[in-house]
Parts: sequence; C-alpha cells; structure tokens
Amino acid sequence: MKRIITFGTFDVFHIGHINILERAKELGDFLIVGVSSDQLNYNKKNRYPIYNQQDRVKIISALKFVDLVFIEESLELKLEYIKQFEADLLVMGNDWEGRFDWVKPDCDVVYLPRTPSISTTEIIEVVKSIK
Ligand code: C2G
Repeated sequence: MKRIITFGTFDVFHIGHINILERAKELGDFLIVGVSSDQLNYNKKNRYPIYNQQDRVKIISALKFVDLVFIEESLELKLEYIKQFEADLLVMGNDWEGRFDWVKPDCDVVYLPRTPSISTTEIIEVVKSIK
C-alpha cells in the first residue's frame, strides 16, 4: 500500500489541478492532499484566495481519486505532515522543482510537469479584462 501526499492551494479549481491529482494517484494507492490555508496563502502571495479554505477543502474532498484531505498551515511543516500521514512519496508540480528535496531522507519526492497554459492567476486576469 503506497501512500502519496501532495500540497496546493487549488484556488479557482481548474484542469491543471485535476491533472496533477490524477497523475499523483496513479503513482500509488492512497492520495492525501494538503490544502493551503487562507492565511498561508496570504503570507505567500499577499492576497487571500478567491475561494476560502473550507470551500477548497470541500471541492478537493469530492474528487474520486482523493482519499484524505487536510489543511496545510505552513510550508515548513512538510516533514511533520509526511510523518503524521505516513506518506511514502511527495508529489508536486515542477514549478516547485527542487524546493522540497530536503525531505528526501524520509520520503521520496517527484515533481510532475505542470499542465501548460492554465493557472489561477491567468484565469483571474482574463475575468478581470472582460468588459
Ligand atoms: N499545477 C499544475 N499545472 C498547472 C497549475 C498548477 O500541475 N497549470 C499544480 C502545481 O504545480 C501544484 C498544484 O497544481 O502542484 C497546486 O497548484 P497551486 O494551487 O498553484 O498550489 P501552490 O499555491 O503552488 O501551493 O506547499 C506547497 C503549496 O501549498 C503549493
């Protein structure tokens, strides 16, 4: 039984999010998803997500290939979460390439290619530009 863990904000849920979660699940048997808290997002990006954490958790929990969802309160707690949920493999998109290699003594790490041409930021910009 291989346990996979991944993290993300998953704000304004889109096809890139589905693709990474689906591919993550294919690498093992049980998929655990850490959804970044509203506060963590504010600290990182200087703005709150469009969808609040409760709604983002509800959306991710509804996906058939996701087995367990929790709120990620801090980027630095990666290893604690990995241990708490007994994960064997950390999966992230390659915009994070190398950034979490420091957990490697305790957990394998794979960075998967991002889905091209879509991001939450881009969607927000497009919607803003519609007159
Ligand atoms: N992603 C992707 N393709 C896209 C957009 C996103 O594969 N076109 C992936 C990202 O690489 C990430 C996941 O989807 O692995 C979630 O992306 P975000 O919601 O942007 O997550 P982020 O804000 O980067 O938070 O602890 C890490 C953070 O919580 C990650």
